[in-house]
Amino acid sequence: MLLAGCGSQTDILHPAGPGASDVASLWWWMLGGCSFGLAFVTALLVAAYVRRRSMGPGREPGERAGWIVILTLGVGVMVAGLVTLFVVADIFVIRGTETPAAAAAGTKLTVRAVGHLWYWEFDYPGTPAVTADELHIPARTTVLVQVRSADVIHSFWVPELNRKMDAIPGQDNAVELYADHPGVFRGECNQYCGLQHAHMGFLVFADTPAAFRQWLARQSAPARATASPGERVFMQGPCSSCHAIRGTPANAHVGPDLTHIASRTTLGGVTIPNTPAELARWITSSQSIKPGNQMPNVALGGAKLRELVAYLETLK
Ligand code: HEC
Ligand SMILES: [Cu+2]
Repeated sequence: MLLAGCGSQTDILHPAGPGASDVASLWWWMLGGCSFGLAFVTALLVAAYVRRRSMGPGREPGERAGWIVILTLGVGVMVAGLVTLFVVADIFVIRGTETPAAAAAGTKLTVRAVGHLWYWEFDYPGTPAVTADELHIPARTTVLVQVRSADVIHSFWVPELNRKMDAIPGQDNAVELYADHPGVFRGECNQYCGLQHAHMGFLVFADTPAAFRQWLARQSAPARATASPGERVFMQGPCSSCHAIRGTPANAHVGPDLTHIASRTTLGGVTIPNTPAELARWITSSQSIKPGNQMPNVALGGAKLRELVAYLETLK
């Protein structure tokens, strides 16, 4: 159990924002309360054992005294402890991390996170920018994330930035993210959603506001049509029946939008790094990298595969 805390990128005990700090302090309150409860009950057990032995045979303590002990310590103390933890959780943490009902649109950035089997699609309302598994936000800014699902129940969770939020088909949920410094924070799908649930990770890049504006402007631009051989492979092959590249005829939405695929650092839900070699391997054998995912292995080789990868690498 202790080893599970080592080297994790998803660490609720290293909060980087106010919501996550509240969750972390609740964790410490719970740990303190439960440790106290365990110590208390253990002490009572030991006391009863010692007392019984020191009294010797034949002498029973009064039944009335026994009831008083049971009621005050066994019931009173336990109820007081649980009520305290409940008040801390509800008043200070649940309300503190809740998204204000009247989250004033326009005063902060709104992004939309849509859970798919098994990747996250992120888009920025009011702009054409769409990305997958890598969300960029400005640091030190409250970002409202509208959490949706395209298929089954998923859960959007960035442990260092705030609480979890379920993505439920047909329901609009929201959670606020706030990063108090620039950095990369890992997120996970936190609701078991099928075969590749464990490979439905994502990264949140908290950029400086200027870097974020630049990034968003670049992501909003369409791709330039190149008429390169690799682009022809993409348009004529099966790729264009599942993926969109804005600015080209490819306009399908079964899989992630690939307009700026070369600007991402990872592929397939943070499963492999986005290098030309890994990209080629993903195209021909995504089923062995992420078995059961919704993209079939595409039998391409030699020059065609090289041209296709070279084209995708231009989509910065
Ligand atoms: C039947 C639909 C389908 C076809 C055909 C298809 N893909 Fe995909 N593709 C997907 C889905 C779904 C995913 C998301 C897989 C996941 O991460 O679970 C995906 C993921 C990807 C990714 C990773 C994207 C990211 O942001 O991580 C790349 C790159 C990609 N596909 C390229 C291609 C190329 C190139 C072709 C043609 C050779 C192709 N795909 C054919 C459905 C398809
Ligand atoms: Cu999921």
